[in-house]
Amino acid sequence: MDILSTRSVAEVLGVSEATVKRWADAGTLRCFRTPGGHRKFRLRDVKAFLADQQEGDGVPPEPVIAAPTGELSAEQREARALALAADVDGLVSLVANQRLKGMTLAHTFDRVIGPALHDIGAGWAAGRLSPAQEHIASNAVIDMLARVRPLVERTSRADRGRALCACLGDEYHDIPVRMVGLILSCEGYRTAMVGANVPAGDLALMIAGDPPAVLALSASACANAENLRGDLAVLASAATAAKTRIIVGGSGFQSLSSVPVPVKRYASLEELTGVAL
Ligand code: B12
Repeated sequence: MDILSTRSVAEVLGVSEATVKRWADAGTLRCFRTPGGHRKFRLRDVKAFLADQQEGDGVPPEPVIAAPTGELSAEQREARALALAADVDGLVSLVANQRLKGMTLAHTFDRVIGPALHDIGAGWAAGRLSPAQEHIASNAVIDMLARVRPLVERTSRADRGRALCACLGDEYHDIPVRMVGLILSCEGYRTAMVGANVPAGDLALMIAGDPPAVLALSASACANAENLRGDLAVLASAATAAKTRIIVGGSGFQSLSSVPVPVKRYASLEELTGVAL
């Protein structure tokens, strides 16, 4: 799966096969030859090539709103308790009540549900909560997110096109990207959840085959910055060729010193509100 043909590399990079061959023959892009003489490329070499080519934006985003800032508010405490009690109905009511008070979904996810989950993570890291409790809480939030879709209120009547939402390889924290999907729906995008742990090469081929308007990625952790940068470089290249916008967020992406130029980093969901990407 990690070995690509000249044609696949051309598709992923958004250039012609002749260009790929020229780069390979010049030694700029590493390749090897099959016994039949065909050029083959390792995904890691394509990533390294792209990482070398691309300049970063280097501008770190603002601090994440969801990060715990001390004592939890009453609503955050309530969300935390409901999640730990697997009270999905309660979580749905909480979000619905926030909407009745005029809060947007983005606001509630950024400022109530997010901080509650961060606090649960801190509890898990400190040994106060078991992994099972953390799992119960995150599953309750996932169920809630599925059920609050009717609360999506379009801020625009325009059809802004398709948005793919995903987490890259080895990233299983898909709650934020589910939230992003709902917020993009509010903004007039037709969202498709690709989900967690998606290989960058697969996404690049999806972009090349049927370009979405937006690719939204989230990374809560960053086990290997080099891999994450490489994956992003591959996707940035495919997206530039296909005119797809890439938006990213989460602590994993924030930990990178820079992201490739066409990629836009966000620190919160509220930043997406009312913005045509
Ligand atoms: C739930 C959870 C899990 C669940 C995930 C379930 C799921 N389906 O998502 C499970 C149990 C699977 C899990 C597993 C692990 N987890 Co975990 N997990 C969490 C927890 C508690 C909550 C994550 C979450 O949903 N947060 C809420 C979201 C909404 O907040 P957010 O990510 O900050 O996102 C906000 C903004 O950043 C922004 N945003 C985010 N992405 C995007 C994208 C776009 C486009 C935009 C516009 C905005 C945006 O909007 C969001 C809302 O404000 C966190 C604690 C934490 N601090 O987050 C730990 C945490 C992320 N996990 C952690 C760890 C260590 C792990 C494991 C390695 C544990 C293990 N030993 O197995 C594994 C790793 C699995 C993997 N390879 O991915 C660490 C990561 C430490 C680090 N920095 O590396 C954390 C921080 C816990 C801790 N305090 O140590 N985890």
